[in-house]
Amino acid sequence: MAPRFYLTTPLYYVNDEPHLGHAYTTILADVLARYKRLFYGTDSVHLLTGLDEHGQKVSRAAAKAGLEPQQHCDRMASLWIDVWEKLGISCDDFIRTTEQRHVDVVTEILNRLYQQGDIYQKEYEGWYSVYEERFFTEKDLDHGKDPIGGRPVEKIKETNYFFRMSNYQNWLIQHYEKHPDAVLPSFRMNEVKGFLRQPLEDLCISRPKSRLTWGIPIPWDEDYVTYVWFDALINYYTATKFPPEAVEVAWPADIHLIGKDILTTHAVFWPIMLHAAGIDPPRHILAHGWWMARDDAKMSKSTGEVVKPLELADKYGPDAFRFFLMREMVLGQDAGFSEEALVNRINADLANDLGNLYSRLAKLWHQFEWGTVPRHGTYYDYVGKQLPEEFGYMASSLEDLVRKDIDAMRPHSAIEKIFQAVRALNRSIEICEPWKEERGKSASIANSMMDAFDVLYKVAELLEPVMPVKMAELKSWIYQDSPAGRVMSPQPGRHLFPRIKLEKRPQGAKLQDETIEITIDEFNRLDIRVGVVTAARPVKGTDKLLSLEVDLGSERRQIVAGIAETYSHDQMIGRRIVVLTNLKPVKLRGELSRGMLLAAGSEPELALLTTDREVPPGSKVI
Ligand code: ME8
Repeated sequence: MAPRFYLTTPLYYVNDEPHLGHAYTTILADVLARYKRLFYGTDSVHLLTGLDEHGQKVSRAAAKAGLEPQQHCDRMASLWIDVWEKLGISCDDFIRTTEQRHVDVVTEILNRLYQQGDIYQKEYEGWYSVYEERFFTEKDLDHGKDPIGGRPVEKIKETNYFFRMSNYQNWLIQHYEKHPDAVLPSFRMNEVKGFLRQPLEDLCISRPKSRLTWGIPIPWDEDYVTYVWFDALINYYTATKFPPEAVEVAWPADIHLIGKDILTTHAVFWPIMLHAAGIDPPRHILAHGWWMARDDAKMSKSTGEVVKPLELADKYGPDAFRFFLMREMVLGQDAGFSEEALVNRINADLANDLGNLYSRLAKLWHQFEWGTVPRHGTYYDYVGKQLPEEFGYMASSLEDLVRKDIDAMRPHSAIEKIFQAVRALNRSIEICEPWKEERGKSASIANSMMDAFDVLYKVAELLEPVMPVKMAELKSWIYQDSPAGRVMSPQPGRHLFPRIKLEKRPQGAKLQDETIEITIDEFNRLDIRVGVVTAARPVKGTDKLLSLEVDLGSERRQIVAGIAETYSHDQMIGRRIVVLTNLKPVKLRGELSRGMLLAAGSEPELALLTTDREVPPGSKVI
């Protein structure tokens, strides 16, 4: 038997509950695994996910909750498992780094590396970030803050154990020369290669117990625990040593699926750790992009931009939520998340294209009582000539196309191909107009419709990895298996995905609980002043913009404002307005704008901000 395709997700920190980003990676892994099972058999894949439970972040979260770390981890683990169950995650193994099977493997690898001289002790002084759980050198820092998230760092001097990562830098460079697709997409491989052009430093792999006790003990020195990343990465290997009963999993992993935030740890630290321990590196590391909330900020627990996956899944259904995530993000690139986009996707693809196709076919089936017509010929015989050319091609080779996309890790493209077939089928029904009674009664139309159901059934099968519950339901709405064989059982009036009405918020308004908090210092960086408009004219070539000359006390400036649908240029002259003066200058339609006028609402019903008494131009808004 061919070894199972071994696919992993990152192990998520249990300092908090899952957010949309975690849900994305895990659903993506699940969808890929389900496709593998569909195309290559139920034992063709092994999907591992789990939790990263050691380290300072988790230890602090436990302290904050007033719990022992293990108690906290147990509580969080059941919460995470619950979320994954509700989202339909079909993992084959779930690993927690506090499990004994994992502690044993980490201990063995540490001992091996120590005995062969790859781990040594030295005194080290560096800038430590609690958030990133790692040291930075002076030159790494960005304005005295950590260069990744801009968070505070503290100077720490301590004796620690180091792993001789630098010894293996050349090996890794050569390995990547020989295996150019080991890191995907290729632009991520370029990033890794760029990183490897700088000399690698040895990796600090211990934390003194005086600072942190929540970790796997360093086996030969009771004063230290293992650095959380050195422990967590090994999980992927642990799981192959102790797989669930009756399952055999071969190392190396086929794909480690990760977010782009943890590329270096996976594509540099991890292969070197393995190679030093005499174990093969993973075959592929696939880094996906980030879901961004507003203002292009990465969605994460620390920025407060948390979208809770369960809330969305409860509101719109887990299958529709899974569908949106898979369809919307081009694997590898970033994507913007908004509830509006989610609703639009559900309405356009699921309620409209797919839902209508079923409703239409079921209605026609009952209208003409086709259940009594014997079957002959094919759908394509009848309508082939009139159809858009791509249709015949689509329907006959849809499964091949989808398989190719999945094997090439392009789930968004696989889904789009399936929907091209759905739309072509809808079009073909419009072309052949079977509802026109005379034609509807003909046997050849009946046979065509049966074939249309066959294509719809295939569509449901091919979408089942993405929407397991809804597509199983759709399949059962088309055929039912009985002792006498398959019987058609379409019922009109059933709706897989009812249309959703989005409650519109006033434009630009954000709910209170989504607001990002800023400090007073951050606010003070804005230079907002009162100005008086001394001249105004429309900007050529657009009916949206006005060019304003604004007196700001010490100077006059040109500001271009998108207010022309609400205010004419002569209405603006003499008005007292409020201006953000230190916005980077931009050119709008060839006109330089040095600042931004502040207004509330949206065009054509804007309201300008002003002051309720006269203050001199240039007065600062505080
Ligand atoms: O890094 N968009 O755990 P973590 C898309 N424990 N995916 C996102 C995301 C976003 N905005 N935010 C997070 C850790 N993710 C370590 C990993 S592995 C041995 C140890 C996803 O809880 C993405 O998969 O911070 C990212 O890599 C992962 O969550 C980080 O999860």
